[in-house]
Amino acid sequence: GSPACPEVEQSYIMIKPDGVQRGLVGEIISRFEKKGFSLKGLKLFRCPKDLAQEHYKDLKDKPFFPTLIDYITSGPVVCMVCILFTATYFVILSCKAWEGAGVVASARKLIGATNPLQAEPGTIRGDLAVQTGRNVVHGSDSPDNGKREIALWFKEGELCQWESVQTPWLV
Ligand code: RTP
Repeated sequence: GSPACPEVEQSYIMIKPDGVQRGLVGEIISRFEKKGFSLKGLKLFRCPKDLAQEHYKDLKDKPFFPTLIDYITSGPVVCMVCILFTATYFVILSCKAWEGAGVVASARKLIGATNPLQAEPGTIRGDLAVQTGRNVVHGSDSPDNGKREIALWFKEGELCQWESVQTPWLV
């Protein structure tokens, strides 16, 4: 596309080590797929300590920070990039962009409140978890953080550009 094309909103979603250990990977990915999000990146990954610290750097002064880093690095995580395929043609700009506005906020809704005991039934944490310190999944809290986190967790060449076969009015 041309440089004038709008940027695509993307969310960084991560199944935490407890989700992998408990065999919930398929179930959790399925929630995002069924909602209508599309995967642009996906990998199983053992997170080094410095990456976990960088990812959660806004929380570095919290008392639970060391425990959080131990938790995130305790086993493999599943890293995902989710987008919304909504084909929008910009005829004047003569480019086609994938408009993903809302994917970040919507993914947070699917995930539910940080404390799983307060998360609504129907959300991932509400249905699958009971402890804040073992809340199975992460989702970016803003489009800017989405961008930052995707750049942290994925290398260039690991993300896939593809088009949904669904007709636009179905998604
Ligand atoms: P996340 O970043 O993992 O998606 O979670 P979040 O936005 O819902 O919550 P946040 O406040 O950013 O906290 C990040 C993660 O730290 C752990 N935590 N433990 N022991 C505690 O009081 C406590 N508070 C937060 C959780 O794993 C939380 O998801």
